[in-house]
Amino acid sequence: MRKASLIFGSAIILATHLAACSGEKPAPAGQETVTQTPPVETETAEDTTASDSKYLEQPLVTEIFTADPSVHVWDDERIYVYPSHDYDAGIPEDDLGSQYAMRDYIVLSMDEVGGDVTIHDVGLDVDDVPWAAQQMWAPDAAHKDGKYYLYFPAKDENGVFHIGAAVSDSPTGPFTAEPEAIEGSFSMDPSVFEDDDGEYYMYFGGIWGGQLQRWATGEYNDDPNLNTDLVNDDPLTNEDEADQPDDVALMPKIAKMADDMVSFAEAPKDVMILDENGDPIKAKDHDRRFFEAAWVNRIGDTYYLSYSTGDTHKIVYATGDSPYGPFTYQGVVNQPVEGWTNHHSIFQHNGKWYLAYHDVQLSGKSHLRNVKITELTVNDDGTIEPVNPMPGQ
Ligand code: FUB
Repeated sequence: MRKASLIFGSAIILATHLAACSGEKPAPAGQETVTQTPPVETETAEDTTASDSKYLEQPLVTEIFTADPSVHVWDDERIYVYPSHDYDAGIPEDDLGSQYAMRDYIVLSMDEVGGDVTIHDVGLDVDDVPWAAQQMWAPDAAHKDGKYYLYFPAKDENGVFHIGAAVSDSPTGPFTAEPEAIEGSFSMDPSVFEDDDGEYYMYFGGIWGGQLQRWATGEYNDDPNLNTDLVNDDPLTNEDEADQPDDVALMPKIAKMADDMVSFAEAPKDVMILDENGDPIKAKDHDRRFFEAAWVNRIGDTYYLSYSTGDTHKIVYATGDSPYGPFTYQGVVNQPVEGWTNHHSIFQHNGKWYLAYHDVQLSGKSHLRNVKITELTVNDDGTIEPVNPMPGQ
């Protein structure tokens, strides 16, 4: 893996990136410069050498903060990373993730894992999305018939998350946003999976700050005192949870994409995640219940749904025979990273499987993250070897 240098980073960057990191509004897109860039933090390279060794991998880039990497390899065989662009808006941390106040998207690309990474121009800014007001969270992308589609969650002016689509002729943008959010979309963390038959499916949803619990009845519940989970676990200990109702967990959602790729062809449905007995995972099973970051791969005839367990900080996976599920829980893909959130994608390049993920190595702050990539082992029996992102700890 390419070792990140905090001092000598020399990727092609934009003047806008530094403004974005410092909290200023980025300058208009289109002003590319090749420059020696100062690091995002003031730490020296020497300071980090010892501490770097505890991490399995090093950040892909150090010039901007990046998170929630959705990785795709399009027809040109280049690797494209669609990440969140973290930004310090000075908002205090809370359980609803208010500190994740991102406002734009910037694509990264590279020829191969470990190769030079290009940081592209701003692909989409919240100001260019008519329906969106704030919090541009984890995005994904799809490619169909020569067009590239960026899918992204954002809160509208009422503070309600929906999912938008934006279109470009280029994999790196700029993307032109649709005037309205996707009809019938809600919550966040969209990911779009293309099946072998050419159908596309969007998976989405996330609890707590992701608002999925507010849609449990099908209508948005704006009660300020609503639990963040189905059981009110937040202030409770594990012992307290034993007395909580045995509710089935909230599940991620799926909707087939229409031919136009900017609308749903059907109403979203639950994607059931089952335990080893075939029973739905329970809300209080925090080691296995769905929290956010649904991602689907197909290996042979098996569909792999991987997702974050949120407050237990793991990426886990479940397998099934259909993109709609049900999926049966199998095990861990990524152990907890440094930082609160764990969000990933899984992709194949040149015959190898990779896990893209993030941690907070550069900043030490949960809302200022950096993307990494590591090789992933898929065993002959189809199981995934869990990754330990902090082997030196
Ligand atoms: O980046 C903001 C949010 O944090 C994402 O949407 C979640 O998946 C978590 O990583």
